Amino acid sequence: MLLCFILLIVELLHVTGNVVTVKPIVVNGTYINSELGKYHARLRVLSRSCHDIKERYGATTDGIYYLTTANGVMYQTFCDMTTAGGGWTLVASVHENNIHGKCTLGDRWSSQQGSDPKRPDGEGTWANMDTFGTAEGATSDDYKSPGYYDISAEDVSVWHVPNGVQLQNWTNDSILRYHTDSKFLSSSGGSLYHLFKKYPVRFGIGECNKDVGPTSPVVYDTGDKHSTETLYGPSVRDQFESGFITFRVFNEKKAAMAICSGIKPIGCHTEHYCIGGGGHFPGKATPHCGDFTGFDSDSYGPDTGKSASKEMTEAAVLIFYR
Ligand SMILES: *[C@@H]1O[C@H](CO)[C@@H](O)[C@H](O)[C@H]1NC(C)=O
Ligand SMILES: *[C@@H]1O[C@H](CO)[C@@H](O)[C@H](O)[C@H]1NC(C)=O
Ligand SMILES: [Ca+2]
Ligand SMILES: [Ca+2]
Repeated sequence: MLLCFILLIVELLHVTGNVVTVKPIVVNGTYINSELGKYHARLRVLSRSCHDIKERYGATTDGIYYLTTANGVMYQTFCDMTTAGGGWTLVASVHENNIHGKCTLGDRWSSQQGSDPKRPDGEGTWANMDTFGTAEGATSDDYKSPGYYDISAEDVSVWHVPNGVQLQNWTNDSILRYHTDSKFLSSSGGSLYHLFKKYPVRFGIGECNKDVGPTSPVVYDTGDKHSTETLYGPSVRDQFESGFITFRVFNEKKAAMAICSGIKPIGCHTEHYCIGGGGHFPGKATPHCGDFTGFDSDSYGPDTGKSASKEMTEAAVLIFYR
């Protein structure tokens, strides 16, 4: 980024002998470089969240905006300026690059170093300030923006977007979209970063159904309670109630999971319907370690048994704050 600006300045320098003059960037009200005009226009609405951009500058267009953190780290992310009044900042995506790879490379929201009781938090991604990926690539790989820890928000919105879909088509192609309006995030520190500090995604520190983190009812934007159910395996649909989002749960073997999307678990086999885990999932016969845990339990894809649907397994989970 900085390099781009330096190159840009160098490009604009007009060297005549020893005299260096800088060309104007605007001539007769028009930018001599139209790309620069676009950057300039976007930088005028620099804020710490899409909600702020919406409130302060009245932005109504979905797309990529510049944001800054409290410490002045500048980054770009996607703003949903339309759903339920808009002002939603994309802060993360959880993407499964290899459902057969169990806590292998790419399982950034669980562990990239295998299932290991000595690393009960795995990569620790849910509660640290590491960032990776890009907004534009959020359906092709994991994404975590500085907004994940920097923004103070009240609600979340979640989109399940098929892998590889381009940004322009995210809204139309989503298989499930919902948001909360309970302001539940306010009482958990205002971000998932703070929520997961309070409710660590760590193997062995809690029991199934006893030590559950926050849960909130959701409002559907694409899909409904019934379509949510059908995205998960037929034989586990009696283990949850749809129409909710739930954070930090444990299965019967004390393995921790971060998010149960669209549902509230009742049963203890949470590895079939909750994503993003700590660093250890006990049990050799059922290796559930990975970003999408045990979504492939009864072989990958078919709409049978405990396996989540192919649609669900092949869609990235995009997380927004407002
Ligand atoms: C969006 O979807 C439409 C309809 O399926 C398709 O024609 C178009 O190429 C897609 N746009 C992008 C940017 O992928
Ligand atoms: C999304 O769907 C709406 C309604 O069907 C349509 O008008 C719009 O063009 C679509 N957008 C894209 C990017 O394909
Ligand atoms: Ca994996
Ligand atoms: Ca991943």
